[in-house]
Amino acid sequence: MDKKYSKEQLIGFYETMYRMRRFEEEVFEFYKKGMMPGLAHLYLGEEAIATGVCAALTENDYIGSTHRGHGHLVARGAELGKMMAEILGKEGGYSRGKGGSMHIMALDKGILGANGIVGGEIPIATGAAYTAKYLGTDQIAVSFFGESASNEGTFHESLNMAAAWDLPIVYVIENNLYGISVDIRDVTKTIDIADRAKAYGIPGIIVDGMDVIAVHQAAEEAVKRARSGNGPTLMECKTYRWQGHHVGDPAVYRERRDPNEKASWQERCPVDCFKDKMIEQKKISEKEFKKLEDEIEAQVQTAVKFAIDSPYPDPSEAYTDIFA
Ligand SMILES: Cc1ncc(C[n+]2csc(CCOP(=O)(O)OP(=O)(O)O)c2C)c(N)n1
Repeated sequence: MDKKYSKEQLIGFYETMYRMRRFEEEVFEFYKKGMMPGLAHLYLGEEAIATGVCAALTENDYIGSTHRGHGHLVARGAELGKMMAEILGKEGGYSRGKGGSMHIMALDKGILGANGIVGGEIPIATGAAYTAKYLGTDQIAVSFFGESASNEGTFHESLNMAAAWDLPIVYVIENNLYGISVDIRDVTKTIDIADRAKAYGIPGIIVDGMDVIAVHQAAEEAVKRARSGNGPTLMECKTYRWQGHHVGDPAVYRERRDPNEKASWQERCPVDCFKDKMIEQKKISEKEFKKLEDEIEAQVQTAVKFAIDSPYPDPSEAYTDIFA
């Protein structure tokens, strides 16, 4: 464990990861009970990435998010109640229930929107970085996306432009190995997608996405580079999603490939392993963890109640706030 972390910071990491975890477990329950319209793509298992990266940012920075976006919002401190209400299609949601899980956003937290188009937010976040550079603000952008999005044209176009213009942006690949049921190892020759950075003349780094400290340290360096005018970094975080592609996917394709794959990743659970390590190293006591978990549980339950109690939008509003 790196000594530079204060107890407060370490507690902050766990707080954010545990909040994401409990929030999404409740989202999954909503789905199973038939209370959620549509589907949700859960971030369970990937919590260390958004937590470590967002802890390296300032409040004014921008985030490009994906269809798997709940964790990004939680890491930015978005309101759990408004998120939950949005996922349930309720009026109290961030977009008055009209965006749902896949278009969840919190503009006040720099979130430029989750995005149902794979690779769709990469140029949007790149544009935000360009704006920051053009206007001379001190902001940077972070673009989160999956490994499959790195095979979209938008990835290559954006990285080329950002590299050529030294834009203040960090590209974060959340490499959970599968694009729906397609194994990235079957469709890509470059197993380490960070290697592609070389083609654009920017640093490409591989990070243990199950370790929040490793993610944070790599992110701090990439953020510093972006903010000081030295251009983008491609950060590939190796990770795994606990659930299927979305809440309705049993992910049998993974078991067929390797029945032990999921279990071996779960042994490295970013939330539980961090907690065990902190206790073992006597940085945070079990009692302190329990207190924190109880507080988060109360926050999550308040959010659940808020979402349930929030009304559905009136049908007369069906066409308001709709831009396309
Ligand atoms: C342009 C486009 N192509 C295909 C899809 C269908 N699709 C939805 S999610 C997904 C896989 C995305 O995988 P990845 O980018 O690795 O993110 P992950 O789901 O693993 O987090 C695909 C192919 C889409 N939504 N948009």
